[in-house]
Amino acid sequence: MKIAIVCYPTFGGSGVVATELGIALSQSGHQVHFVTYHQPVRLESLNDNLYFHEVHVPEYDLFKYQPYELALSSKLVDVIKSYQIDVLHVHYAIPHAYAAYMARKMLEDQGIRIPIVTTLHGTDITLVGSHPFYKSAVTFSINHSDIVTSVSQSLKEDTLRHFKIKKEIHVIPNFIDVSKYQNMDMPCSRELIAQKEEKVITHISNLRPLKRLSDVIHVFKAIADQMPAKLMIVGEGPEKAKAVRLVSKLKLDRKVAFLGKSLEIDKILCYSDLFLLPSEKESFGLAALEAMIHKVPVISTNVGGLPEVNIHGKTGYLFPIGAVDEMANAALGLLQDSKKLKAFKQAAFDQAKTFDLHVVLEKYEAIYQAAINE
Ligand code: GMT
Repeated sequence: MKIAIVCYPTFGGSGVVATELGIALSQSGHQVHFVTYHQPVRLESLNDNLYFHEVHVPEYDLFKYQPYELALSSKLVDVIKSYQIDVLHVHYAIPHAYAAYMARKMLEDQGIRIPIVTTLHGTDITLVGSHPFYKSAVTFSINHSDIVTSVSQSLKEDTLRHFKIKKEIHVIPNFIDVSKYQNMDMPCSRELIAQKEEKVITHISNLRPLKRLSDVIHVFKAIADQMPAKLMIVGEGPEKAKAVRLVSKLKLDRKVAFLGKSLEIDKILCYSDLFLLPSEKESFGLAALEAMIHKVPVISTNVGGLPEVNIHGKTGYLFPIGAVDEMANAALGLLQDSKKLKAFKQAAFDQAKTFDLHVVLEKYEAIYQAAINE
């Protein structure tokens, strides 16, 4: 099949999922075309089956807001015609599903039919999409996609609650390429980051308010008060400056490292003992899954799709939003009991394996075929 994928090319989960999916599809023999404003961060090399088409939005003084979806829909028309694309897969409803619909209408005018698959990722529904300013356009775009998928059951239910959706929503969870992690027992360069006796706690996100970074730091403080430990905070975002100040106020400067945006997630997770994800919202929690495949148990909130990924008392623990003391106690209970920690690490790994890319890949292939046949 010839598949065009539209996504945000950044470190965000939806972009990561779209990119990894596109790469895997190309490796299975499909021709994949990414159409976005920047080469996706995890798309390192291109080949005969893997293309990147940049959407360029010329700056013009008259416009207060540059019309990205106009440029995107025009680019989609060009790519779909030039490469005879069979199916268009858009990740994140805003504005991608809307631009896809416009591209479809323009192509229809030229006697070309392009099926649209829209994948909902979370914030496009729970935060941004349900805002009255966007709601009509998002509802319309979802209802005019040929097939709609969501990354968790919880997100499906949220979407049905927030919008008047006439289409069936297929749940296809986020995934991990398990084959990449078969040699997991390879040595990590842990000594570069921590002393032998120190436990390494990690948090990875885009450091936005909903990730509750101050909860991460307070949970860590309670751990570090009881045992030698280091905290790795990976990512960049609006809450970083506040977090740096809090770390300083709590006199944790020598124990907390802010590692910024990183393409070395695997190396960091390889030497981590525990992952913290105390988010206020999380439709799936791809970062938790990435931790689990590295045998890192997760302490998270019990919101959104997190209970579909992290199993309480088995792969980690789940608590209500803001339950810092409970999270800290559970973390200490795990980190201070090496037998329990080992069992949780194994269970986290086993659970992560159930989200194998190859299972999910087949589901997307079937969805594409169904969209083409509609
Ligand atoms: O979590 C974010 O802030 C980024 C956001 C995105 O759109 O990339 O992540 C959403 O999509 C991810 C991939 O499907 C999910 O794993 C995240 O849980 C989801 N984030 C939220 O729902 C807050």
